[in-house]
Amino acid sequence: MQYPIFPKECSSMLCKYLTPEVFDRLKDLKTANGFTLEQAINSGVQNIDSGIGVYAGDEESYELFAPLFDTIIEAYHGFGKEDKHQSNLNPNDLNAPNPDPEGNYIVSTRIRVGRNVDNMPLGTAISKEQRDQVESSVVEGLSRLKGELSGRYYPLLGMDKEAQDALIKDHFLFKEGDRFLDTAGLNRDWPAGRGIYHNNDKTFLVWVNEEDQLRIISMQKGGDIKEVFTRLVNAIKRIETRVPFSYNDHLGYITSCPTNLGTAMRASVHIAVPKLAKDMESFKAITDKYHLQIRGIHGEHSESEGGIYDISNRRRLGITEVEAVQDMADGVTALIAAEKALV
Ligand code: ADP
Ligand code: DAR
Repeated sequence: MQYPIFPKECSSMLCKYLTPEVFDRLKDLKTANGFTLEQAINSGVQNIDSGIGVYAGDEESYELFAPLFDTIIEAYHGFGKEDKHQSNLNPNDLNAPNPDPEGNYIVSTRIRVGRNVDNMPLGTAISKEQRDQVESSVVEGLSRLKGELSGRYYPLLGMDKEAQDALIKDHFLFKEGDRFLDTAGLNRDWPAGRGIYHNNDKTFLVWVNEEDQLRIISMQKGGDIKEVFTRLVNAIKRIETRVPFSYNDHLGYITSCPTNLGTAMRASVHIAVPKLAKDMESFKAITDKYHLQIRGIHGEHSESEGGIYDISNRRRLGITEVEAVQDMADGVTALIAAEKALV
């Protein structure tokens, strides 16, 4: 493999931190699963508009390619190579009364975590047989869920196209053909081994074998953040009795993209702030202050529609799950106060 020549307009962390020295140290290394530096950086090499540009192939990638991954993790999360991640999934520690009890601003609340199966390669390096094995063991674990969490699994293979498009349009199912995931090797054998589990009300959902092997999701209309978080925590604790998650005390929950390490949690609201959106500088001053990220109404790489934005915590590693949700709740409260103050 030759040292990649990045065009000058490339601004990803890959372009910035894959120096010729780091490249020479890592270019001939392979993890036990045979995952190479070339595979880890291919998404960022093929997509010069990447923000990060790297994906891990397994937990070992974070150690073997540490000269690159540690620098990116430090730059994105402010988290050092000797730091220890802490988890706190206790909803009683969350101080988040509904910021919008009258329902004038918050359309819906969604909190998700990424999880990957312990002792398995990540989606970037997994074989079709292993991915199918992950699907069947996760689906078996989900089939034992009771009460509000009980539901049904819908494999993507053979799914009616109209039904699939409706689930995507209604924000329940992942999109297809993401070029960043494609070039990371995460879409291999698509749609085999992929699918969605959900309860009847679609307030509890699990994506299987998309960017991570599980995306465990709790969501509902309105701004009752604590109720959404409590449902998610209950689900996580039930599922982990059947499916072992990949975790270590340095990086927390192991994910394919380094931006999701630690809590692997994104807590978001779809919120209507049309007045504030007229002054994006003020809008972003508030989201920056509360460590928030702004996405469009159809998630990552999408645009806002009708003044509705997807607002979520940006920090995921080096803070607990409660602190990640608290970031979002406190920031959304500030956004609503700012929107109210505008005439
Ligand atoms: P992820 O949240 O898993 O990182 P995306 O940002 O692509 O992935 O969002 C996935 C889907 O979840 C998209 O359809 C997006 O519109 C939807 N979504 C995210 N947050 C909310 C929310 N608060 N309410 C309703 N749908 C949401
Ligand atoms: N497109 C990649 C991923 C960045 C974070 N989003 C994830 N993991 N879905 C990039 O480097 O921009």
